[in-house]
Amino acid sequence: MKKPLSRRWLIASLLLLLLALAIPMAAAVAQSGPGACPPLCMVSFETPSIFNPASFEAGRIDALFRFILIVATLTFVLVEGLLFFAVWRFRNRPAEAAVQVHGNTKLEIAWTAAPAVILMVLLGFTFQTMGEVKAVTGGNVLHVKAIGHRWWWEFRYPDLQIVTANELVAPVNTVVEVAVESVDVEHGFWVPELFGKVDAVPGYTTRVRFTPTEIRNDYYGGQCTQFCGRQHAQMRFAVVVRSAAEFQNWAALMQRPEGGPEVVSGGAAAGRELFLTPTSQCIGCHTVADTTAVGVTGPNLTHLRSRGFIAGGVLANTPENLKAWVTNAPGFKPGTVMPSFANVFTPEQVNDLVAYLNTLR
Ligand code: HEC
Ligand SMILES: [Cu+2]
Repeated sequence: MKKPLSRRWLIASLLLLLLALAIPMAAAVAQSGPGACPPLCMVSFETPSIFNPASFEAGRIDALFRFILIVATLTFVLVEGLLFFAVWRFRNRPAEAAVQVHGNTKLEIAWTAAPAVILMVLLGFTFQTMGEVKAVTGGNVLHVKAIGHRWWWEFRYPDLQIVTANELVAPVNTVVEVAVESVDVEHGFWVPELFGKVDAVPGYTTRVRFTPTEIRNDYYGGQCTQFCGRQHAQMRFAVVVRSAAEFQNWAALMQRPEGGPEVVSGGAAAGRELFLTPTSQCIGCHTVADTTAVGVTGPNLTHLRSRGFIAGGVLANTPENLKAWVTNAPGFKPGTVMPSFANVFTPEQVNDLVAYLNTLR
């Protein structure tokens, strides 16, 4: 008989296993909690869960997932139970030579057929769910284009002439069809509570559909799900679901142009002038409707202050955060194409710029 595994080795591998578990756990604990905020405290989206479906499609996917989970759990318990039972019941005690048998046809047919039947059932339900999630719908559809940029999402409503960023606003109980695109690298578009993942592939349009069933005026959390570079983890977005009437109000607000020079005064007027001066660079990358700012590298700022978040859902849209962002955007998101203006503008100039940005509602 072989010598049993030395106790020393057993203890050593057990310790190693514990250590391997302890390191990521310690890291997770160190990161969570309100006290653990880094110097520049970023917004943390409440962790969205696929188990809280808030759209018809997510509900169907959730139901399918639960069904598969139950079938898989029962199969697991049955198979492992039989395995452990066999190991215990037929253990080699007292030691004797094994009896040689030549298979059991009935048993072999049974354990081939049973998994095949289970898989066919799962396949059937999967096809059914795919049909429900993809089914073409009639007239009442809202078309939205989601365009991935490093590292933020642009949202366009082609039928409503609206361009915005970081926040997709949708009316409740309406089919929303999102055409997903990318201008640079591959991104992933996912809101766990509303729809499954879709990739944003440069040069292609992929589509996803969802019908939100619950109003949520704060947001459903969304996340880029394909590694797209340094700030991939900071490429988030929000979906806001409003009542039909509130959506109409929102759309009407979004269709207004910028107020023009008449509506700003004081610091905001100086800020507007600075913003629109080509040498300040802002207009090369940002659009403000009905001004000379027509850049498309960064988010459209026409109704900036109507949004809850900036910088890919990373910072709450407050005047303080706007000031910090405009001063030194790469300080929040190293690698972003928006340059630091820390050595370009005086603090007064930044104040003026932010005073102007505050008028963009
Ligand atoms: C070279 C291009 C570029 C220039 C120049 C630039 N920006 Fe940006 N800006 C961006 C990009 C890209 C983002 C989005 C970054 C991200 O979220 O990862 C951004 C984000 C912003 C945001 C947050 C908007 C939002 O919805 O997330 C504000 C506000 C802003 N820029 C203001 C300015 C101002 C004011 C200037 C001029 C002083 C300026 N930017 C110059 C590219 C630029
Ligand atoms: Cu991305």
